[in-house]
Amino acid sequence: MQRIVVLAGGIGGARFLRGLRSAVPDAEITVVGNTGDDIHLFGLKVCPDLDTVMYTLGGGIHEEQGWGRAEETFVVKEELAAYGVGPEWFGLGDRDFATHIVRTQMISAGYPLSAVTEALCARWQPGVRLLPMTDDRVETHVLIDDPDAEGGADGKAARKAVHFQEYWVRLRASVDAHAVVPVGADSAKPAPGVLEAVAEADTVLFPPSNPVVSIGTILAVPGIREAIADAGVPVVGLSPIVGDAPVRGMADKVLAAVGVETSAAAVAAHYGSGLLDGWLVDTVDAGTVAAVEEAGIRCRAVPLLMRDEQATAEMARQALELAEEVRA
Ligand code: FO1
Repeated sequence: MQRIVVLAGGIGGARFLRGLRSAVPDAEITVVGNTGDDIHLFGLKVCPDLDTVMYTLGGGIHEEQGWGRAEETFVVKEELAAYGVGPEWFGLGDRDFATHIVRTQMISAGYPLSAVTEALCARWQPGVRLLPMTDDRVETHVLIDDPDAEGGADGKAARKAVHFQEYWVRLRASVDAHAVVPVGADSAKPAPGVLEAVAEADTVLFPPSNPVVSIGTILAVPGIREAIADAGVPVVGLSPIVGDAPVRGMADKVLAAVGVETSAAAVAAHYGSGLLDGWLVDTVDAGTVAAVEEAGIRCRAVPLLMRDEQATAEMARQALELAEEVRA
């Protein structure tokens, strides 16, 4: 049986996984999910990327939005707001609240996040094994100019770090990110099963997830990047940038923070040939194939818009085909 490990962020990763699962229904798919987006709100631990994967593959996702539950209501949020308790800018719905309550209750009882995720997946049956990248707390912070602070003596604006969700959801990435820091990653350990899954994998895939705050954060957990690079199996990625703009989200803002141009070729070079063996770019970026190959990464141009499950399954097939070419 084919074993595939996929590193995944939120919406892009989840939709890709749905296509992959339908392209290779018999494969054993292990998903290593980003937990750098996790946030504690109202005393509850919220894991947006794990939940997005779980709900998307389990049939409970709000399809148009790409995150949160279908047929959601917001009574609890409204009641909290009536007490003056926020943040109001983060949309936690009533159905979604139940997930965070169960998760937080189990964590308080001493279960690690990996065990909690397995328990939550027992309900959703996503058809993949979903592992958090780590059981330890990692929180992505973004360094921005502080509009409320006086400039320093050097005339430069003072800066402050905000939680990734505040940057992404409240500020809509409307201000420049000077740095992206996965706080806690340095001392985090890969969750049980992550390194084993990589070691036993036939292929590792990077879906068109955010290369900085999703896949970059997973790779920042000591041991994961090394395990993938040393696994000796094809590692193939799909570009989240099509025609010099992110397919969705605001990846350009965080790419700039790490000094990477918003282009399919630059993202491939950012991962580097030491990690990546194959790279799929969209047909509109066919002109960059030669440059990526010169950098030592096998590259093909294929349609990369995840219009529906069929189109996404075809992308997954192309990624697996490229993996076979690399392996040969
Ligand atoms: N994204 C938004 O744009 N606005 C929200 O209010 C919001 C709430 C939310 C609640 C639970 C959840 O699992 C995800 C949520 N997201 C929301 C998505 C999330 O902020 C990001 O898209 C991901 O963290 C990036 O992968």
